[in-house]
Amino acid sequence: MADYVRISKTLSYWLRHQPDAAGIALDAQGWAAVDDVLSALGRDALPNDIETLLALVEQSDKQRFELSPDLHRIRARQGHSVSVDLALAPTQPPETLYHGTVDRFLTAILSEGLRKMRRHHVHLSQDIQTAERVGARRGKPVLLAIDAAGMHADGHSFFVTENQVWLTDAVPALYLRRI
Ligand code: HQG
Repeated sequence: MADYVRISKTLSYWLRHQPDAAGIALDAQGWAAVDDVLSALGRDALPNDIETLLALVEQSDKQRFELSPDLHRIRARQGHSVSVDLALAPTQPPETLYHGTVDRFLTAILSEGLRKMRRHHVHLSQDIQTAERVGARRGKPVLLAIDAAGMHADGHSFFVTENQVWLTDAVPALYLRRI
């Protein structure tokens, strides 16, 4: 596996799920000290120079990570299982949002709706291609369209991250349609 992918997977694990595994601390908004993260990468025998880290954050296909303007702190933009407050403002969603999953989850999803499972939110996308890619991580993708405008009108809150992932607490089955 290329170094970037290994570092990215390691950072995702630490900054979203297990900061303890790296001996780093996350603040309430999910930020960790860059110096601590570099030390932890070094302990795992991964490249730990600041230039590599900056390049990785910049080039990450999904812009998973965010650096503070002074480059002293780093956080994951979304996808946490540890408790963090990303301080996102509720936002009016587009008419339709999409979710990619696989056939084996479909019966449960169509009866109980989309649940956030291990994450803090259900993740949705504005375009079908992204949903297809997300579903394909697990097998042949099955695509769902979500009546986001209807949900919003009925009082459900939506949030959007800077890298255009749409988040909501849960999607009740009545707003879901297989496409
Ligand atoms: C499914 C990656 C049974 C859901 C991706 C999904 C995305 C249910 C899985 C981001 C269910 C959860 C998020 C229900 C939902 N019964 N299964 N009621 N409700 N599911 O990984 O959306 O690489 O937590 O369909 O690219 O797949 O991490 O969510 O298959 O953007 O940056 O339960 O993670 O981004 O899986 O992926 P996940 P997801 P990163």
